[in-house]
Amino acid sequence: MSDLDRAIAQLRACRPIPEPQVRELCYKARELLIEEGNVVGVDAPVTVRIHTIPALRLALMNGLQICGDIHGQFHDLMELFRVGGDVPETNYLFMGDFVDRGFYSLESFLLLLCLKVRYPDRITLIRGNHESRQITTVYGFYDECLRKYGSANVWRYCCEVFDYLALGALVMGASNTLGTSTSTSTNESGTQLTEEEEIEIEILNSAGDVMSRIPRSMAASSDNHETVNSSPLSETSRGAPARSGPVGTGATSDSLGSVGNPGGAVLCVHGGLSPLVETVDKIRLLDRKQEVPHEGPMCDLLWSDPDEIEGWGLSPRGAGFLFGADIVKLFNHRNNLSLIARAHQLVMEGFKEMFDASIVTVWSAPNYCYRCGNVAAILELTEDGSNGGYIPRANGDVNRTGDLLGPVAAGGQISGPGRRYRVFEAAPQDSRGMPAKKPVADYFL
Ligand SMILES: [Mn+2]
Repeated sequence: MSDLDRAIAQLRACRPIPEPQVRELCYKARELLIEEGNVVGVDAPVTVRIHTIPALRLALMNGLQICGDIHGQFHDLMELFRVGGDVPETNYLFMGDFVDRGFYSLESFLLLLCLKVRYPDRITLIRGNHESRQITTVYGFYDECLRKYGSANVWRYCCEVFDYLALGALVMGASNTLGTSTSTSTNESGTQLTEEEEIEIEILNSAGDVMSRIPRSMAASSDNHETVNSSPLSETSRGAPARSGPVGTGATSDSLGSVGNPGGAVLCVHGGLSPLVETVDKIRLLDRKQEVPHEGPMCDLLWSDPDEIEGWGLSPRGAGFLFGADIVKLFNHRNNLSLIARAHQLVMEGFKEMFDASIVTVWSAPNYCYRCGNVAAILELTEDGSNGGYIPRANGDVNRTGDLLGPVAAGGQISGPGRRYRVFEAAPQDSRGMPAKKPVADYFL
């Protein structure tokens, strides 16, 4: 067993590793991260279906799991891995805010970092607004390091890693349809779905049971945007949407089904968009290797939030901006994106699709701060090979071909990638230690 594997085992048991080992780990992580661009390219893995060999099927079923804020809730991170599948069998993309608020920022971040160094192709980490010196001194991570090591050295090593984390990720090749999941094909209303029917959204509970499925025909609904919006009933009908999809999906809000570019890439970023960033390529040109600035494009990507406004608005957070549906749709169209996945905001249902499913918030810290009572979710994207393995899509060199005359412009079928949400609750109480009674680490004594 290598030192790294030993460190992983120790951290999985929620025990901090010695300071010299943290130093070495952070050095290795930086060497790895420095090679990544500001926007990391990630492939949605091919989902293999082997119905006859259950064990193998489980190992191969999982697509890319996209996760939101963790905030030092170590035991819930373990629950997340249980629900989504373990590394390295499953690929993960974490959209930042690993630290602060929870009691185990150190163990959570170091475990993710160990996994990154051990399995670089299996795990992608992008930066959140909490991965910053200034924020961590206020919201807990700094104090936690001081308490657990007796000095700020480990905090300093971690902050140096923060400066090298990517600002975003571009998921290529996500399938428009979901492969059939492991569970029985019965949706909420008890309708048996045929395997051939295209599922756009599937929601699973933590046991992997399907809670609901939304076929593409319903999610990308026939609902004509123009007609509904111009209807005098549109305002009143907002409170009682006709469609009966589950909470969190565009099917229940005032969203009218997805209007993304089918086959387009999925952009993942912690906060959101910036008025100073019109294209994904512009993100690539930023100099990211620094503390998160107080303003400017890098700050906005980590701090902004979508909101029910037109255009841009001031953010009550004091950093970043609010941006409306028009901004998201234009950005997605211009960059040939099918969806923006972001984190940064607590949503009680664990995920929330907005603006005709052009953007989704994913939140992965259940019972946030150990008292919010929310559930958490992770978003799975797959490439299931049912279309011969390939679908028309952006090749990463987005916005260079001028090829925006896809199905959207042509007035054809409009749809986003197949999305599987795994919803989970906080880890059971008996899996947690008592943080207050945890003995002080003795490395420094
Ligand atoms: Mn955040």
